[in-house]
Amino acid sequence: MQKFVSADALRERFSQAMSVMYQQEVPQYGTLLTLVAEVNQQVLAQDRVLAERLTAADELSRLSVERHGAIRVGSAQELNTLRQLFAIMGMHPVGYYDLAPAGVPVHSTAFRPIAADALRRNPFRLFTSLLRLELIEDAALRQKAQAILAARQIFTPRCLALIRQHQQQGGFDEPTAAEFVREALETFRWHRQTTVDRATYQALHQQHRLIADVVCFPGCHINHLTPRTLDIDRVQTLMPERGIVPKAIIEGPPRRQVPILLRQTSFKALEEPVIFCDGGEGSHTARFGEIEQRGVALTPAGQQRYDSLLALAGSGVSNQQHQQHLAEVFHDFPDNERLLRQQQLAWFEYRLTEKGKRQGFSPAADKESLIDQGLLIADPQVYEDFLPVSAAGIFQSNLGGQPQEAFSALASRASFETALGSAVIDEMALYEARQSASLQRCGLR
Ligand code: OOG
Ligand code: NI
Repeated sequence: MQKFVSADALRERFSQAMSVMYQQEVPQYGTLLTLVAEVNQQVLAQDRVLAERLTAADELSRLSVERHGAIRVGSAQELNTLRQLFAIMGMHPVGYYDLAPAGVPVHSTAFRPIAADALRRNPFRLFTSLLRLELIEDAALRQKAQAILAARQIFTPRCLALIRQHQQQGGFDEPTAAEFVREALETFRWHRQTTVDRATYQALHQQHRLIADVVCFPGCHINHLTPRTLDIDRVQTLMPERGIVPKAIIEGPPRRQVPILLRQTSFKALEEPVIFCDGGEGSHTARFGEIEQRGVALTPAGQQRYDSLLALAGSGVSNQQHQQHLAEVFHDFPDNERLLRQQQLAWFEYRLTEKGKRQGFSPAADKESLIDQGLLIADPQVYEDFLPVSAAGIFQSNLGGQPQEAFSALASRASFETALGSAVIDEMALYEARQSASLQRCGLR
């Protein structure tokens, strides 16, 4: 029996390799990593309760490896192959995000680990968008873009062969694993050289900057990587001191006692030199840096309340004003863990204390009183996914110029899934299953 390298180990190595590559390509990302690590250390030193809790929930070890990234592809075939590639690293498509209403001609999923222990080991996620070429109005340009995409191969021949090998043999030995990570990485590397001439680049760029970004290059370059911070407000304030200019507004919910969902901010995309295939020189802006602070995942009821409060709040001009306004609008959203549990607004994971393990209780016992008696602990489940409104805000901040007009096209989850070659996994079902399984382990209903 051969010994295979685990999917978790492959994902860990791949995300590490990606981070090293991106630090070389975008040095500001390295600066951001250092800043985030410093702030995290300060927060943990100042907040012993948080530090103990993260340690007990086995959350601390993953904090420094935590990151997400984003890529954009142009065809069904590319998306489909990505699905097969990421499956090898234990990353599966979770959730469907429609960005068209926000004026971004893509729809997306997140490739991420789904099992609790895989998430604990390394939660690396990739927000993956598929360009919706059908939203290009100009038929000739649309066909041209299609033809350019059809002619490119974003995976190395060896990478494709290794995907097939894995599907046949069920795993990689050590040398093959190393080779796989190297080959897979090539797809996400930055290419200075475009596959099109200047005129084509400009025509596509004029339709939408994002279309040029997806269509004109030989690969699907990683466009950002995002470390996880424990205090996004502090990092946002400190960024300018380190020579990094953040976008105006932190996306997502306001700062809270019990952080919910996901707060994000980013720095603007760099203007990078490119060489067109006819030899001319130009520049392209696509790649940026981002940080995130993750809080508890909300149930469908909690999520609905979040969505409507966020819509009510709208978007402000300065971050300070926006955050203050958000805090007011979110005032009535419960901000302690007990209320979030009792009103079933957030997902938790339960475990027994030592006392709880010794002492018996009925499966129908009231959870809150078990917690009060020190028998049971409820850890908030970290939100592992993305937020469409925030994602649109991040996209927009990098598209420059005027806010984009909404595309009126309907969300098209079915066509996305056809391109992907599988259904996307429902994120809510994952959180719910994790909560029920934890209750069952505790002998509770
Ligand atoms: C993805 C933007 C969305 C996030 O964290 O919500 C995103 C992109 O620009 O390709 O990264
Ligand atoms: Ni992101």
